[in-house]
Amino acid sequence: MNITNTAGRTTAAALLGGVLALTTALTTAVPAGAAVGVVKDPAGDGRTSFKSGDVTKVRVKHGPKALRIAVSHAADSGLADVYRFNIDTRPKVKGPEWVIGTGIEVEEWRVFRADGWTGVDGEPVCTDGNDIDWDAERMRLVVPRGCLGSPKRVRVNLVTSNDYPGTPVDHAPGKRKYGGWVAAG
Ligand SMILES: [Ca+2]
Ligand SMILES: [Ca+2]
Repeated sequence: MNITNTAGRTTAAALLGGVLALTTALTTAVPAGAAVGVVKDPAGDGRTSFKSGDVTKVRVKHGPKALRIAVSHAADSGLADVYRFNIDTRPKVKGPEWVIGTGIEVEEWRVFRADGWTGVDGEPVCTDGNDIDWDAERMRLVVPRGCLGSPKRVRVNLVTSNDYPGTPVDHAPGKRKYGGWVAAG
């Protein structure tokens, strides 16, 4: 019996240690004051003869002041000409509330009120420069939360295209689908 008890205590201690280690890992993985969500998308599903804009990952960091978005692409692909981020903030209201548009030629992002999944309503409410990492082929944006009505949480859909007004090349995580909710940190 003593042996069994000892084994039981050892196992419990090991499990507790594992839980504590996991908690520490989760705590250190996310910087204080920011929540991070990752939208994954397969490589090789870009619908184009022109190998650009095949998205593999959209990282969304929702901090107290800004939404930071970074888009990664398939190794044999590269940056798209045009990006349309459909941003949902109110699930009870059909469709996305906001659109963030950007591209490699305009070198800036613009926030619009969304008109469904493909249109925009009126003039941009905010605009600023984008931050492209050409070596890593990552599109990066930092958008103040105030431009999006300071939402408590967001979920993101991305459509890439290589022309204007935008024949879709890739949808992440899918056509008219969003990634998971990312609460403000
Ligand atoms: Ca893809
Ligand atoms: Ca909505």
